[in-house]
Amino acid sequence: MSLLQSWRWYGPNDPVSLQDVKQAGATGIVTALHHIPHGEIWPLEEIQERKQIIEEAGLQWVVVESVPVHESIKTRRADCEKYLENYRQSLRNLAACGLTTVCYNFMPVLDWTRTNLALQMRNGAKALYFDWTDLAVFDLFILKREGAEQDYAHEIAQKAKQRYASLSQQQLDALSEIIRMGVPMEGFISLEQLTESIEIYKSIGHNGLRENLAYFLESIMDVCEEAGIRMTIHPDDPPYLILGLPRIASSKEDLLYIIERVDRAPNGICFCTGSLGAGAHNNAVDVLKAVGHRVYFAHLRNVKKDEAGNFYESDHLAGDVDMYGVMRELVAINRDRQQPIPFRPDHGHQMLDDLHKVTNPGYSAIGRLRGLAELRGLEMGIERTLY
Ligand code: DNO
Repeated sequence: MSLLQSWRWYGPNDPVSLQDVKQAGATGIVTALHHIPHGEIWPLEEIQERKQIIEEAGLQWVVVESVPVHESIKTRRADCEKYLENYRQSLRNLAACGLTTVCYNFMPVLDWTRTNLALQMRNGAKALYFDWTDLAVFDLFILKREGAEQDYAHEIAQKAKQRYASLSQQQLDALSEIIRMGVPMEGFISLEQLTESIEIYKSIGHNGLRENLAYFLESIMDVCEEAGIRMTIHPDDPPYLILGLPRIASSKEDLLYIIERVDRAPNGICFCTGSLGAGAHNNAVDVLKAVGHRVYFAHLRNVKKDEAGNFYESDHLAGDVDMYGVMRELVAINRDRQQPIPFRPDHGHQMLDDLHKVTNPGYSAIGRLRGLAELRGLEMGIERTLY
């Protein structure tokens, strides 16, 4: 049984069509009802409608990515019980439609963070990039976060000062938007909201956020067990502290803590090689060996870091992550499963014809098609030579 080749599709408004996905060779779809505001119940009819669109195209909806966890739950505000009940109801509705693998994250306020969405590669393709100096420009001079200077090495702070002086207002606005953006169709957070949230998380801290995650998991596990749902937490991207926000899913130790703290089968992991790989402290193969028994979904992509910790998203098989080692381990884990583990080529370069189109950052068609093709070949090579 091979891994299940899947593809993130943002829904009917995605410029990449389901027909395109089929041509890329994926059979599984990873999607979400992005138009439903965070925290609201996903209605049964809307889930069914989306499922039908996917099935009519000859594909199968295999992972729900994501059912977002409302900020009230992450911060355990007074009204969090209402949002927990909504979450449980969304899970019940999904299970009623046969959707049982769900991805989520517990990153405070922001989802993934980059500072440049179009870093030019030597071959002309464009990649997503994270640069500490640009983050410092945003943090120190745009957001003007209290105490932010302490979080940057003197050299970075100096470089940020110079860079800030050299950027136009338009460039600064663009940088600010990129940092405040997560999933494109879900909009971005304002500077005021971000500042407010940073204050709230300051008082919650690392341990508090861990407790809030444990409370969230404990509150939904019974429903997951009854409904056959498997939850998969997405690692922090990037896997270290940024903007003073606490991080609790950034390392092997963090992931082990999560699965051991609430030690029940539905408490699983979305193994994202690119997120983990951006941290010099992580060896993706080693992490997978430690937590593989709870991995129910994988995002496969690669990153290339420099000494300062800046990184760009590299070709799927060429970067700091040992993709051969990861695939070998994933294939071994998959062999013991009843159901194949879905994986998707996570992100891809904007390249070839896609350079002339409006695409969702990281989610243009051709770069991911290349990634999927390489990963599929890698898997087959491993299967044929090792088993
Ligand atoms: C980025 C994605 C993330 C992921 C969420 C999961 O490309 O991997 O946005 O979907 O963090 O909740």
